[in-house]
Amino acid sequence: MRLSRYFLPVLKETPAEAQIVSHRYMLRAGMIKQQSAGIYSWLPLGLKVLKKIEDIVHEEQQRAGHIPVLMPTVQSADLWRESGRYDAYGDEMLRISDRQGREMLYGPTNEEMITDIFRSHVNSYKDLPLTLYHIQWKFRDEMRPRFGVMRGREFLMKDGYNFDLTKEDALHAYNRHLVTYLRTYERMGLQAIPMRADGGPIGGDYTHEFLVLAETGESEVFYDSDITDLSFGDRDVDFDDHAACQAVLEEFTSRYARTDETHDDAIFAEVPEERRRTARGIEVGQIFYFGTKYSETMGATVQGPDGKPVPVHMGSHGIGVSRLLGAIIEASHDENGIIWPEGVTPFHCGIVNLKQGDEAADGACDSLYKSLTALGLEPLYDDRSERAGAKFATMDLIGLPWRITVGPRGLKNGVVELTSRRTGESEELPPEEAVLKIAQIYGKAAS
Ligand code: P5A
Repeated sequence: MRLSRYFLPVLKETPAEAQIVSHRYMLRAGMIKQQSAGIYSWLPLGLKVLKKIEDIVHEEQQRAGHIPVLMPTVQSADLWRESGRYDAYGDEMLRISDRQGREMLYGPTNEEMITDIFRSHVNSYKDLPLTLYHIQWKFRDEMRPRFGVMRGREFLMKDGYNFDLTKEDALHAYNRHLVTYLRTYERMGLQAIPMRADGGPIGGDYTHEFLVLAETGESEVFYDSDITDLSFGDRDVDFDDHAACQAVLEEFTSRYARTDETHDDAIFAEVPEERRRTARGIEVGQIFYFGTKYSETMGATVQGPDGKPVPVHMGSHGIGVSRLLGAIIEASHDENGIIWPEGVTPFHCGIVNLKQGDEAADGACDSLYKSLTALGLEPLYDDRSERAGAKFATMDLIGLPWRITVGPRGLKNGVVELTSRRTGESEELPPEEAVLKIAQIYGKAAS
């Protein structure tokens, strides 16, 4: 993409309403625009990152055998009356009525709807196990929407639902989700720690939240510092292997790590003092096992092996897709702007032309652009007639991990400059080598 043809409404001023760095940078980098409290338009740069995050979520869910569907945002109140949650959900639910006066709502979550789909189409235990998921907008009329996309009223969630014959199978589905979530967050450059939490309005008392430690996080958390040494890495877990998934759960949850809702001072005191930590965290996901809570009230039964109908065991599993942009920025930025991890960056690299209009510089930039694009990479080429300083400031703010700087002086010596946004380190090298290096970083083969 050429910057001169793009829509990147960067702000010079720091918006007064933004209290935390991720919100400030998302507004300044022209990623989002607030339309009402907690409701945002996604501008091109923000949308690109959102899509990258969605792609990772889809890949990791499908790797585990979970099947994508798409349910609507608007649901009928009657469905929620069946589970008893229509009244219980309270003021966080946005209630609407259609022209016939029928009561509808903008879905805050989809347990009821997925249970309805299940009971309409699945009758036998032979069709289990089954896990369906979607990535869809939700609405929760939060008391205090704030921090931009972190606590929105309209927000994007990945929500998945498992249906199993037995509790044991449903707990395997729970473990499978834990494994997929660990890998998902790591691919986004995040360490998200599973912590024992509370079921809240979703229900069930077996649940873990995934928290990214950050001073600006809204949750207070208590944990054993040993837990931060764990990383999922490049493991190839067999998702059909119950014991293997259970082992991952045990490895990642055996140390003390709890949100304030489930924190227990007496148990925490057993952790050696030098390892006890109290901190703040951003909740980027939560998994639940709630057994037959919805299947019993809504009649989601299957015929068991003995021919008798049994209610299915269920759980639900959520990732805060739009919130993740904020969490990633909180975890990865400096005083000049965002530093995107390679896995979610909106463009793979920037190209800065120091002297627009100079024949050699323009030609070298065009050729770099072509070579990178041919390798399946997406560069953002700053081809504006701006000062070098302004171009660097924009690149730093929007946070592309790599920048190639091209100027007449370097070209005389046959080199361009390749700079890492994270370390600030630069090296001079011939343009073809810069392309090769970027291709290697992103795992694209250059011939
Ligand atoms: C699990 C999936 C559920 O709703 N039902 C379906 C279960 N869980 S949850 O914890 O309530 O939400 C899942 C994740 O969504 C994100 N989230 C939000 N993101 C932005 N703004 C909000 N107001 C908001 N509320 C929840 C969180 O990341 C949460 O873990």
